[in-house]
Amino acid sequence: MKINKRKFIYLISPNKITKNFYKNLKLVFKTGKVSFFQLRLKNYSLKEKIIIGRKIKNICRKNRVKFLINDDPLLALKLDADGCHLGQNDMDIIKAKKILGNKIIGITCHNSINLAKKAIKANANYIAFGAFYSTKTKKTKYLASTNILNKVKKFTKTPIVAIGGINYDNYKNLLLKNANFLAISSYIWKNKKYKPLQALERLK
Ligand code: TZP
Ligand code: MG
Repeated sequence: MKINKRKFIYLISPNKITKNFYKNLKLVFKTGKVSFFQLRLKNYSLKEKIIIGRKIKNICRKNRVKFLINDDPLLALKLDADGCHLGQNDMDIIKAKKILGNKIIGITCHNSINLAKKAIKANANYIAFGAFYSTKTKKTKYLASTNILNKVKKFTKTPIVAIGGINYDNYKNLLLKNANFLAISSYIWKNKKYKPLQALERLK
């Protein structure tokens, strides 16, 4: 997977899709900073996710952003998304590959070298670590330290995604410590001071 250093944002959806969301999504994509968009909706029905997902997929395609689905390879297939993000309790990567063929599959590895090695061996397209900082978006069980990024970088070229509580104050440190992409939700969508476009533009 090609890494463009100016396109280091892996945008995660807000937990709730509001009327203004689509307009803001187009604006943030126009910055050219976003490589991936992950649809992560825990409180929506499958039917709702299909309707929302179709709209987002069109916006992603027009802006050359890879569209990923959280948790559900079958939904990724149904929407013809670019891929899927799997947690350790989601579908096994081998089974997901059978469903998704050459599409992107990213694997959450918490703060574990072993999980990273396992994911790399199974040909994951990226490996994700977190949570690096405290977050209200998800009840997190694992805390990741930046050490792991340096360590993992030494034995693989698989792209590394950092997740959890990333904001203007801490993002540079993660990039310096070898994260290739920063997965961010609340700093963009729930920022009290800046609108989504302004919040994203501050990350240079
Ligand atoms: N895992 C840990 S935090 C998170 C996931 C999937 C969601 C994004 O968090 P934030 O803090 O809103 O950027
Ligand atoms: Mg999951």
